[in-house]
Amino acid sequence: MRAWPATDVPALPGQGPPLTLYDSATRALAPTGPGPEMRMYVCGITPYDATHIGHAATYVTFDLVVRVWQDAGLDVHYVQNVTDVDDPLLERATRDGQDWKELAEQQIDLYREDMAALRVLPPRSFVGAVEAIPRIVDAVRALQDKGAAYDVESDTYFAVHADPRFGGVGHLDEQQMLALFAERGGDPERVGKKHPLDCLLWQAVRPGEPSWESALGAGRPGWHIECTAIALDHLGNGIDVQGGGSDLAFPHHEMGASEAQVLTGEAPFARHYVHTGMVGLDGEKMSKSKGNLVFVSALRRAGRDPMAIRLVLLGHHYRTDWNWTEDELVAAEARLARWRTAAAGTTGPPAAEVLAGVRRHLADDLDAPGALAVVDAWADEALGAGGHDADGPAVVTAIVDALLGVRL
Ligand code: 5CA
Ligand code: ZN
Repeated sequence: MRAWPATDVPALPGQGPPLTLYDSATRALAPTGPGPEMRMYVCGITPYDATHIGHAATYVTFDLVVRVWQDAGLDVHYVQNVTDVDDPLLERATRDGQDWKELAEQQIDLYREDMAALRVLPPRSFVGAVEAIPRIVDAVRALQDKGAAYDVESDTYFAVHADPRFGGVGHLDEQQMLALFAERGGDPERVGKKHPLDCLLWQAVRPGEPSWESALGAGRPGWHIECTAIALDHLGNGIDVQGGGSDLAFPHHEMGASEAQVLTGEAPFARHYVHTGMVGLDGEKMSKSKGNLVFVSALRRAGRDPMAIRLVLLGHHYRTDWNWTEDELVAAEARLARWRTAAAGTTGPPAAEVLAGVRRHLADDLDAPGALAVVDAWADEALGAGGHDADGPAVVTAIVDALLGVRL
């Protein structure tokens, strides 16, 4: 499907260093690359509620990955899905008496607008589950051919232990896995499964639900295989980064990795599994099911500057959980105003140290708070009438735009 328009990325002098990222599977920091092409798959939205701040924090994080890689001279192939058919979407449409396709379309449009407003660069391929159904069916059939899938009544399941590396993404014990699987869309209790953790690949048509005719019978795809099939189709196996929020580490990324590893016979599916912390409101994870959401679109309608919203997100290291507060947005608005005043000066301190500092912090596991502090120091000095470099303000403006995605 159509993504959203790309914003310009100003050219910067020289080239940034290689990006080091934390990998959940090895539980260690490791350099990404060397390239020249970097392949990244990030799990996209289930479009039944407009972009909330937690989503925005996750997509701004992976936008930094794209920007840092591009700055290091790499070519980036970024793929993101949209789960445009799944239980939560259908349940919400039924609750509100709305057509599920219409609900999905409206929410995807809103998401596109929010991403463009936040200056998040679009993925090269933006792929809906519905449009990927033929590829998903092919993947399920290939798993059947490998003896890694079986039927329970008319539904098809993946035998997770067909992958000897199953468990290697989340590092959880069986009890933890069972609890999270039940909490996050799995069905450990279903009678007839060979193992309680085996996950649904294809769900046979249910009365009143959408379905697609296929070699597997009429039905619709399971969630994990959606991402596996789209990623393998667009990027192949052994991708550089599999990304998403920490709520996806298990079961979603665990199942997806095992499916891909069985399908291709090669491991690992991803060289880095990168997980963002959860954003909450009043100490609770922001989620559609809890209804404690702050929407990017609502903030925009209230006249809040998307660049200030982006600065709030960048002010937290991506791996920490944090809470959204109005006070932080007010502080970010003040920071943005200070940077804008400093950048509007005819002269200022030279930009070279800012460029080196921002690059160094971002390359170090996306230390965005550290990068913001570098720009703060430059702005403080400029506003204190320090520095007489005629290029300083323009180059800092370009650095902040290209590397942090903040337009001054
Ligand atoms: N469609 C699936 C992924 S294939 C899905 O999880 N959709 S979602 O709409 O629930 O979430 C979209 C993305 O935002 C996921 O990467 C998810 O991990 C992330 N996310 C969801 N809630 C939060 C939150 N409170 N804080 C940070 N990230 C979040
Ligand atoms: Zn996914």
